Amino acid sequence: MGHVAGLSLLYAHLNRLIRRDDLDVLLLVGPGHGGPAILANVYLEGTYSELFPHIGEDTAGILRLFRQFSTPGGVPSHVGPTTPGSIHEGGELGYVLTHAFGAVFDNPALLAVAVVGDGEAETAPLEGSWKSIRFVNAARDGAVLPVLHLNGYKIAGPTVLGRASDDEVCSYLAGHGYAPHLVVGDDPMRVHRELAIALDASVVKIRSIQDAARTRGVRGTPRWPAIVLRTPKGWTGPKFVDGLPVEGTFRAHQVPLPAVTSDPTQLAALEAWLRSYEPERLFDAGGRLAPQLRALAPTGARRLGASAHANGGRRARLDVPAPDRYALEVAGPGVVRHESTRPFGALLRDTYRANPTTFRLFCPDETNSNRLGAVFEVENRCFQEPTLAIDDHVSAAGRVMEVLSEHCCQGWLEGYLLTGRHGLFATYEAFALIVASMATQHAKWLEVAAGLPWRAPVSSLNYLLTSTCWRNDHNGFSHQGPGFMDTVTSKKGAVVRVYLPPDANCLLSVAVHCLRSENYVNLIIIDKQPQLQWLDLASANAHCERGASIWPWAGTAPDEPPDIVLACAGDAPTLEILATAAWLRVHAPTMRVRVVNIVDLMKLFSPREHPHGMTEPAFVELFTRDTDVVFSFHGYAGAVHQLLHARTNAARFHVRGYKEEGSTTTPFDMVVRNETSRYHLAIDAIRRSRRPVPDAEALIAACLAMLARHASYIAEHFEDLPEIRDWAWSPA
Ligand SMILES: Cc1ncc(C[n+]2csc(CCOP(=O)(O)OP(=O)(O)O)c2C)c(N)n1
Ligand SMILES: [Mg+2]
Repeated sequence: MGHVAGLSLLYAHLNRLIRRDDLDVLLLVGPGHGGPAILANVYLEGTYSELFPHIGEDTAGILRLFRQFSTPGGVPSHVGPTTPGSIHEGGELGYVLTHAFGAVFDNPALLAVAVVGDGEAETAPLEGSWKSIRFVNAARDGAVLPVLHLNGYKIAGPTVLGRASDDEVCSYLAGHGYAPHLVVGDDPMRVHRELAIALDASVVKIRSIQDAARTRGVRGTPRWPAIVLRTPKGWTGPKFVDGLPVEGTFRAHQVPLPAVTSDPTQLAALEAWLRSYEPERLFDAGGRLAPQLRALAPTGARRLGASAHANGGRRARLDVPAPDRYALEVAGPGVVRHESTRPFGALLRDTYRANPTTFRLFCPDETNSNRLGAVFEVENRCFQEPTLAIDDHVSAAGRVMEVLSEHCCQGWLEGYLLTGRHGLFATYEAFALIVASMATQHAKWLEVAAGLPWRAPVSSLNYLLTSTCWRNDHNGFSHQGPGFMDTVTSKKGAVVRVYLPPDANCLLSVAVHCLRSENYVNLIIIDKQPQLQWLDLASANAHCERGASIWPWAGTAPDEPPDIVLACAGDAPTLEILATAAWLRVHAPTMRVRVVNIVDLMKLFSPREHPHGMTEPAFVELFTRDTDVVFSFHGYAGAVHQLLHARTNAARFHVRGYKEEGSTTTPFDMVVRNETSRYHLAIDAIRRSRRPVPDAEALIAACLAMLARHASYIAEHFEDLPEIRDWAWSPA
């Protein structure tokens, strides 16, 4: 446990500062595998026993604390949701700074101390997140104090910054905008004194930056302090084990004496090491910490383990405007075209207005491109560097968080949410995959936290994925990838939801629901390009409430059992399915067609697997018991099969979705290449119809002829056929 001594020393010093200056401190531990240090300190300050009364402050309690550590049925070895005072798990390295910065935005009194491991500092997300300092406004945000812990090693090898000279490390941090304080050494008492000096100076510096900004209106980019703590890995632990050096080497990474249960020499070494702390001086005979040591810790909510910021913050409900004001007029289905994300942008603008210090939009520089630009009527892009007259809505006071790092967007939002605020991450669909792993970690956090009665709820992490695989006409193949949905759907039903609104009013309905929700990861996917609108707000609300429903106006012979069910989930699939239904109505008028639209993808799960899952009778009501279903899907077909596998006659579902056929091409050519076009779907429907379709072969030939016409037309004109481009729904 090579990092434990450094973490404990820091904890003790923070306690001193909190007590002296009544500071409001949140501690984030990047090397989360330093769990023992944090658990021990949270126990010693008394927080742990308050939350877990069976781990009392006595000998029996200490024994339970030890025995539950990293054992089956006990607590994990990492800092995490089970650790009081933490918003950061640190198991997957790289995100500690993003979380710390997210925590301090709009949190003026907070000081977030973020320990960065030197191994962690090699990760790409961490490397990118030093820049977060350029987004902190000293007047209205709190402060982050990074403590770069250079213990020289990661698991088995040396670290880049660990081997870099002091000068190089300081220049590196200075280049990022920090004023580093070096604390270097292996003599505990010396480091103890120097760390005290560095921390004191850092707090003074932070105060003076904040005072200047808050009382004198000083602007600009201050040099925020950072601490570089260079101490040996395994510091103060066993120096040699089995003749090999441990302290100061990579061998100190995990358990320094791994064979205590079988090797009496190691057991003796462990005993000697632990006795060197003189426990009889530290604890009384009943196992209670000596009062003079206990008095070193702060009391009540000032204890690091009891920080309200780390437990849902002081969360106030998000005031989300009612969607009615932003609704699109939709006189009839499939006639009006509109950019569906635009009305939602207006709703976000008013969400900013109604929640001026507790809501932020995070986005890698695409707010305008995603048609959410209405937010700039009330907010600016946040940026602390100098701005130019030609800049567009950029200001130090801005709250629209645009940074071209999906990792920073995600991490900042997580930190912001876990400390009790609200937000949305809008990003390109394909590039959401960059943070798939972070989303996974956050979902795990929520899942574990939900099982801890003392953990307060937090607002959901909401994603809006625009610029989808189906409409990246000029960006091409690199921008076409719906895989983030698969990442999300594979997580536990208790925490994840996926919504595929087919139009603007459904987006409003779904998004308002998501923004008001707690403890979920909500994924909303809809494209930003002009698209046909299907439902007025009242119908959209009713449809989204159900999550999936029959669109009776789109089908034929509603009172008869259908010959085929046409199902769709997603905006482009909805368009193609409705065009298929319209084509069949004209060309195969005897066919009885039912159209089902799915907004809430989780409805397809069995209720055993997801709380939104449809009951079997409800499922049969939509899809019948045995009629074939031609399913047009936004993402990879496998995702739907995975959801449906336990349903009645699952094999009758024929799913068509994105199958990695992409290019710089027209919107219709995208669906043609992936064989999800109206003509492909019509051929499927005709072939799978319950009752045979008259002239089936001629109809199929007509579909194939249309596909051939399409291919030659776009090669000649670089755009889709007029009857495709201008296609609109016409009532029967
Ligand atoms: C993203 C990621 N990759 C790999 C690992 C495996 N891992 C766990 S600890 C560790 C070394 C960490 O070194 P450092 O950040 O210097 O922490 P220290 O233990 O030295 O304080 C690694 C590579 C991980 N946890 N996360
Ligand atoms: Mg290290």
